[in-house]
Amino acid sequence: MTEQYNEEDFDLNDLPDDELIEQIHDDLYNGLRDEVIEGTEILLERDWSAKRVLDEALVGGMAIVGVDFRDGILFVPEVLMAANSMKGGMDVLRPLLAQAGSQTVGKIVIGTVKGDIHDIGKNLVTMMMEGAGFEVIDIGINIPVETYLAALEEHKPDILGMSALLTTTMSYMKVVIDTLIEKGLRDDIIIMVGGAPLNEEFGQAIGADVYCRDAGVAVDQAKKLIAERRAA
Ligand code: B1M
Repeated sequence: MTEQYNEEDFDLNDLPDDELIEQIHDDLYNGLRDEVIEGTEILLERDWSAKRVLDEALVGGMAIVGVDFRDGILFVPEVLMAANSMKGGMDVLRPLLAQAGSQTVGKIVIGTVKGDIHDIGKNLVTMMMEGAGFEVIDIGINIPVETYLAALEEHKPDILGMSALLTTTMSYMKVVIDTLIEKGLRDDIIIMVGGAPLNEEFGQAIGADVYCRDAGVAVDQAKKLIAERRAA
């Protein structure tokens, strides 16, 4: 990406729209939260709709981050900083998007399973999904089946996402899925699982729809599965 500039080098207000968008992409990539917020506010002042700012400036920028993360060019700390910058821009847009009733790509409830307090990976997935335009309800860590069920009932998401980092807690995902089957709720929802000790075979064995090895894959799979379900 392009080099970073010192604050005194230029004023974001002086940039024409196309260069400002490019600059916001760079600032996201470089994790410059204040600059991303400022760029977002400038575009809104120029009468851009919140949706257009979201799509072109923020989601567009995070897409670049996602590709470089997938390709091993960026690593977790950089992606967390980019995601945090994205969140800064999102905080500015969120009330405007809610007012405009803008359609999200889809809705996901996500949490780390009971007995497990690791949340860095889950948070990364949350941020990347938000960056891709999903509405994400993060219900936290150490989540028992009752809390997952209550969240599904309350939020009616397209996807249930579960994360686990311990070999001793990953099997709890099956408890949640089996409970959904027992209650006749399994087919209403896409189930996505992830976490370092999991793999494809494990995902299949417990009856999840998809196992995702990282946050970038989670975004791609979520889009694909929702599109398939809507088409059906
Ligand atoms: Co813990 N820990 N830890 N730990 N910890 C591991 C997991 C461990 C492998 C370390 C080791 O021994 N080598 C080991 C597990 C061994 C095992 O199960 N066989 C371990 C252990 C044993 C423990 C404790 C039991 C230690 C103790 O107290 N004796 C304890 C457990 C507490 C508990 O949960 N009940 C414990 C505690 C902790 C800390 C609190 C100190 C801290 C967690 C801080 C936090 O999360 N807020 C911690 C950390 C940081 C780690 C390591 C070092 C790093 C984990 C991490 O954040 N990775 C870890 C060792 C390791 O993995 N190298 C370790 C970065 C993160 C971005 O990756 O979470 O895999 P990850 O997420 C990826 C993908 O997996 C995927 O996308 C993410 C981004 O690409 N993904 C999903 C994850 N969830 C997804 C969900 C999806 C889709 C994709 O859809 C829903």
